[in-house]
Amino acid sequence: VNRTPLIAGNWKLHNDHLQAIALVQKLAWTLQDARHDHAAVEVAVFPPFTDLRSVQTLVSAEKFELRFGAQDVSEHDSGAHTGEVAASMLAKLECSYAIVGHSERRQDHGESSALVGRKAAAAVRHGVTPIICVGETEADLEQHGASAVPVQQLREALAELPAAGEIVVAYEPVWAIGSGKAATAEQAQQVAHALRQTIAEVRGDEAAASTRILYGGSVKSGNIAGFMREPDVDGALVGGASLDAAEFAAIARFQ
Ligand code: G2H
Repeated sequence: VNRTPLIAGNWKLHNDHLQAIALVQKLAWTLQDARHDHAAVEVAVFPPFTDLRSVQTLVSAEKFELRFGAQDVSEHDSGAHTGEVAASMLAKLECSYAIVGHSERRQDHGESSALVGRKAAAAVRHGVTPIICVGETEADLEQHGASAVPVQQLREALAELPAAGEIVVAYEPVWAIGSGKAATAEQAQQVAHALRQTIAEVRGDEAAASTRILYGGSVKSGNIAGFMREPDVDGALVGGASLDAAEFAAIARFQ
């Protein structure tokens, strides 16, 4: 099965809409200069909600081959849910993806894997592909080894999802996030393989073969190639290094 690699830039709480326009423009031009092969590697950015309309307008006006998505989505489709943003709203803004269950949301907002699964289900209902994030803390790693907690998180999230519909899974060890201390390629492969087996058990072999699994946690242009050589790693979720157009474009040219 051919899984198109996905290089996803999670901007987190950085860039207002004017900075977003400048960064997207610079990124698109840099990719163009590098003769980036859009068919071979998909590149996507994840700005704050307030930037999405500006990014959509720019990308569609300039016909940039750049995807974009949101950093979160509501589990609800509409109603009395102050502060939430619905998947249908993201779909109307041409968001391809919504990140769900990033460890910063699990930590800062107490999100459970079941909630993460319901958010993913809301995205799927509206044709937005969820990027379901899982990952263990340093304490989990010492206590249970690398795969146990991410596999359990994924299992609980998938239990909330319909059997059909595209998903992406991101393995982000919490100890590697923003720490400069990335996992080794072998560690990422080991967990990605366990996650793919979990997808096979829950959603079947075909889904497991076609689902992209990303690695995230201190990815840079200097370490991306090692991750991409691993058979079960199909891309990266990049935080800090996605805020610089040249560095992010270099990550997207990992070959
Ligand atoms: C992990 C990653 C992006 P960073 O959170 O989701 O961030 O690359 O800064 O570790």
